Amino acid sequence: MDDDGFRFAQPILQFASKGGDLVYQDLREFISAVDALGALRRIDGADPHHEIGAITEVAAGLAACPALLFDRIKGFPAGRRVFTNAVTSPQRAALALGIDTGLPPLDALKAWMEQRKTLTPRAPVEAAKAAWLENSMRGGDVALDALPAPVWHTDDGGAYIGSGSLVIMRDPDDGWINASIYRVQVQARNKVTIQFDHPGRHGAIIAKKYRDRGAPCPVAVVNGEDPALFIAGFEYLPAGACEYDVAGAIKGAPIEIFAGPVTGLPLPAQAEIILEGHLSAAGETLPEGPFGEFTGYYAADTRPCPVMEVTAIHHRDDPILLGSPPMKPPRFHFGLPLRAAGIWSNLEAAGVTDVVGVWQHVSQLMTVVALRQRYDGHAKRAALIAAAHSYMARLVVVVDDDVDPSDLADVMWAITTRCEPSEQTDIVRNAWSSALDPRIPPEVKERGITSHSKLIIEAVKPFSWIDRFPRLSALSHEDARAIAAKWGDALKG
Ligand SMILES: Cc1cc2nc3c(=O)[nH]c(=O)nc-3n(C[C@H](O)[C@H](O)[C@H](O)COP(=O)(O)O)c2cc1C
Ligand SMILES: [Mn+2]
Repeated sequence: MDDDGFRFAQPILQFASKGGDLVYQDLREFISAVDALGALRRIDGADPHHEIGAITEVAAGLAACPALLFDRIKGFPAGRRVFTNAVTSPQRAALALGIDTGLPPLDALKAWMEQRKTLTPRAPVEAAKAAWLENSMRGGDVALDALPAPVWHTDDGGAYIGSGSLVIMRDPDDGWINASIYRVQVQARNKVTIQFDHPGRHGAIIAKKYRDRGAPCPVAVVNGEDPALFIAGFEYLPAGACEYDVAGAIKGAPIEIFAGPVTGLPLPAQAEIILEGHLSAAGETLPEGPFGEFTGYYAADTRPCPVMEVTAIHHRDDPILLGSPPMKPPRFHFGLPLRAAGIWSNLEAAGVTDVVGVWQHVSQLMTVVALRQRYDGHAKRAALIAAAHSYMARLVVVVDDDVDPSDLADVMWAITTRCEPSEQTDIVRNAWSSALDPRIPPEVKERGITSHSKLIIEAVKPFSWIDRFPRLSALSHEDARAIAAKWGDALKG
């Protein structure tokens, strides 16, 4: 996924405070916590060819949005498992972040927005042993087909062992470790490709340094990492900052690491599956993709990607492969819109007061800001800042503070009752999108253009006659909650 989310601002890495409460050591403990919430479904006998992906997408579209643990996978011995929809619900996203899982989604996002201002990076510590050393294949014994890497979508170019896996590399100049999520396609029994979406990815920068020296680039792919590592792996961190430190901050405890026997790279000691190897000194590439995208389309072509020769595979007994395939919106890899938390912080940093909520719908393709209007132009000021920071989103909506931005029905109600389109919409042209945008015409993309236009909708009461806007007959959210608390049992039947 080409994912240009918010950056952790530098101060986050400097000011001290506490992280979340540690509820899991590793992926297995996280799965137990999910089970305790009643959100885990066990599925036996599914086919890794399209079926695991399809079941995952259907489940992610259900109101309960359960997490799935696949076992007895077709063609594989029992115990070789795949875990999907790990953090796709708001509740499990909160669990992963160490936030109260009982909070309504908007409150959970606000809690994270506040918490991330004061996260303290925590350097990893060395463990005495690694769980993944229970089983190893080396050299000629390396067989990637021993692991149930799914073909997630019908027209995918192949099986992906990495859809939510961390790629670990060491900068050859000053030794810092990068650990980010890049997708990993199986190309042969001992070969995978790693997809750096653009040359600015830290992994791509490091790989180039080795290539320029004519040296092979040591690399490890970590699968079945815990959710804090998954989150740190997709967040934007500055070059030189290690994702392990941020994962430790999220967990409130340092990540335990163990050196890979082949590469010497520091690897999470409790991870499920590790691939070790190198990118060739000559910069060998193979065609990669296509791979179903988070928009629900194939909009980017097959591209040449660096080949990793896999010289060792290590895994725990009965390993669990973490799968995080892109799916049709609104299904998304994370159940809370962390980009919206970034936009919320940006609005505060820019001095826009009275923002009561920011949310993203349609897998970040639509941004909604809720605020208490104080002056004429307040809503447009917020809209322009939100639009500027909304990656790939064609729709940016501002609502009043009595509208829940996380509730699409509420937002549509505001749009259809408070917005006069001839007065309260604007189009911003040549704005931030990506090659993954399905609506940019092919011949335009061929010219290197990846921008689009954004529609701003001010779904707010017009400020100049706000006091004369018809009074609400609808229940306020507050009153509705009080009624639900008092009469909810009677209504459940
Ligand atoms: C599920 C998922 C899959 C992703 N796949 C890729 C990918 O294949 N290639 C890529 O460059 N970025 C991908 N990303 C985005 C990067 O992980 C993200 O931009 C990260 O911050 C990049 O880290 P870096 O700054 O260390 O390069 C993915 C993100 C997620 C959540
Ligand atoms: Mn990085």
